[in-house]
Amino acid sequence: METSAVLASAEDRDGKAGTGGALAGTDGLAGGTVRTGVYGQVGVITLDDQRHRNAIGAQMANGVVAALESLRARHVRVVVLRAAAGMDVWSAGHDIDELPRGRRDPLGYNDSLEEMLRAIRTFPMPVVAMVHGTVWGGAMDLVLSCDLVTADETASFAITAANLGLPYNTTGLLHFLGRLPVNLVKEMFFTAAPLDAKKARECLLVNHLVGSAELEAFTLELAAIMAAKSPMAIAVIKEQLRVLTDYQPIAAQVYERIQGLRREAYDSSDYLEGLNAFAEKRPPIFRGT
Ligand code: KGA
Repeated sequence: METSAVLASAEDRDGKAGTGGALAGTDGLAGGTVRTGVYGQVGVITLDDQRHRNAIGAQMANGVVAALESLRARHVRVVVLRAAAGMDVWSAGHDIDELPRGRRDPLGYNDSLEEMLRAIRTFPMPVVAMVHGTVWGGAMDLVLSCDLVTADETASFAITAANLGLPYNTTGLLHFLGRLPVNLVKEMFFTAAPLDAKKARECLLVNHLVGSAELEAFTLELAAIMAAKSPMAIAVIKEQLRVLTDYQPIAAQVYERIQGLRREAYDSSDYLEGLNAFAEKRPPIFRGT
């Protein structure tokens, strides 16, 4: 079978393939909590901050960007993004401790999470999110910014901006709208409730839902298939699709009006309440002011 053959040659080259934790990056450190590994023509980026449940602060986001660059320099053709083996939280989303406390856009263009998302979306080869465990907030944006998603039955996806009183950015909303129907996007944002793996597969957020024991091998095999195809054709098609799906012209005045509405939300007492409630490990009490 073509896939096995491709994977086998990849394994032979580096001799590092395995199951469970064995594949979780063995030969590179792109940032304190981000590890890289190369298996034939497939690069693997592993998020490994168990203590903070892979919350994405500047260090981790910059680590992912550096990992992409290092893998590109090593001529991989596909990248798999995963959490370290054994983690039941894939990522807890934006590091809430690093969010600005009002008076500044919490998801501005230069936010490190936003920079990481752009790096993945413009990376000239497929990036596959391999999801074992729960995905929260901005980490769901990260999954949606990958080109394909594989997952097992432990996966779930929640966008929790409304728990924090955080007005999500317009670019981020487009990422959701590009992949999911608008009524589902609304339900997810308005309830902050997780979408389980089965529903995520039904609405095609997940390309392939496979058993936990198979997830790693399946994902690497899928990656190996793509790695054997024309990298130039793939790079340009990925860029075309990005440009086409990002294309959403709005008038300057409309954009400024939306930014003004967002500013009211992130300058509000409710946004501070959301941040304080998380820090104090209690449910927030929102007053709409
Ligand atoms: N930011 C900062 N620290 C976090 C964090 C986050 N997003 N998530 C978890 N931590 C810290 C947490 O404070 C705790 O620190 C440690 O990680 C383990 O978490 O040990 P400490 O100092 O007390 P915890 O809660 O004890 O682990 P758990 O019981 O296994 O629960 C895991 C989850 C993921 C369910 C829980 O930690 C959680 O609900 N985290 C927040 C998830 C979330 O809502 N993230 C969205 C962040 O906002 C975001 O991305 C945006 C931009 N947004 O939604 O719009």
